[in-house]
Amino acid sequence: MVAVSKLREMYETMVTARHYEERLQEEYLEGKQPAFDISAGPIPGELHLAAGHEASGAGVCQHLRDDDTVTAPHRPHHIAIAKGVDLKRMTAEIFGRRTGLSKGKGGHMHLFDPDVKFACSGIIAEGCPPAVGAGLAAKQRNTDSVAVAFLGEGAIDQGAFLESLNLASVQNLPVVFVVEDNDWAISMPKERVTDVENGAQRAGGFDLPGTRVDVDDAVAIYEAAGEAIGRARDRNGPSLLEVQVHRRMGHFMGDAEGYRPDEDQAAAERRDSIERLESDLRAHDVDDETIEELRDRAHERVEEAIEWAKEQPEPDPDDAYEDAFVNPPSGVTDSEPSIAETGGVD
Ligand SMILES: Cc1ncc(C[n+]2csc(CCOP(=O)(O)OP(=O)(O)O)c2C)c(N)n1
Ligand SMILES: [Mg+2]
Repeated sequence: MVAVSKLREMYETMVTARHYEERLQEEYLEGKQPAFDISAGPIPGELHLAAGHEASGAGVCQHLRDDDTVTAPHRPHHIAIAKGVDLKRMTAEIFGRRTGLSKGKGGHMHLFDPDVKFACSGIIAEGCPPAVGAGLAAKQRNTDSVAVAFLGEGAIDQGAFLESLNLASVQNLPVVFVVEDNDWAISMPKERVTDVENGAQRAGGFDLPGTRVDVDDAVAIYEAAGEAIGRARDRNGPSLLEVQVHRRMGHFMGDAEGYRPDEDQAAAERRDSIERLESDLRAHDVDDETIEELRDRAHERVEEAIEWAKEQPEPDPDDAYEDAFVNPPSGVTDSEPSIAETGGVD
């Protein structure tokens, strides 16, 4: 049985993640109307929110230490929060501020926090090869740290994922692949693009254990992840875990979801893993007052992070030339004519 202290920790993580997404949703919409100008408002650019995915981040990362590596996809906030990424600097990054994790240059799909070994990418399945690299490093260094790569069910036919499964298997690396199945890849239902109903079946082709958790249940995910991560830490090799989650919001902010049947949306709302975990807490005699306290603390943390981020300075335009491979790019210094003036480069 899962200790009640673990349930409380997971609950706090999940409530933090949910409130974070709801608050970002509000902040994002500011200034973007009426014609939905994606570059306007305090959060410019695309935003993929993960409300409904919380059980996955919390259930898996509850087993991880700071020295374990996590790679996440384009819908990363719930995972970053569960891994312990600095919430203030992450928020500043999302708001494009200079004190953000990537100096405001990466935005919400490119969060990197070396202190807790977290990275994410907007290219789907792209977190898999680096996680295999981290697993190989752990093996070579003879440590017991592990790596976890999160990806969506829409990415399970990508070469980067399948090649990573293969390499992790032949090298017997401490890597766990976690597929978050929310039934959709943008507007594409998974049955139209994937031959397997259960993504964990992919493991069979690479001689790995594969498990699927069929319900949006943080406790079930925690238990399945504990087995997979324990196996990796004990140097018994990689595994694949698929977890059912749900998408409460559009694929990205601004998605009108015309492709999505109302009943699918309603079913997603009914499958709320946070309410489920709240019932579990009550069954363990955790009273309403304690649940309220956990929720209040989570909300306060989110508000503080957003407030802090909004007070942070914007990057200077010249900062664009720092952290670049070519610095400054040819044609942009004062002494040289600009690319526009020369008519471009060969
Ligand atoms: C290699 C690559 N191909 C296509 C895209 C465009 N794209 C962005 S998200 C997405 C669908 C992802 O679906 P899924 O993996 O199920 O994740 P979800 O959005 O459901 O969390 C696609 C095709 C991309 N980012 N990278
Ligand atoms: Mg999906």
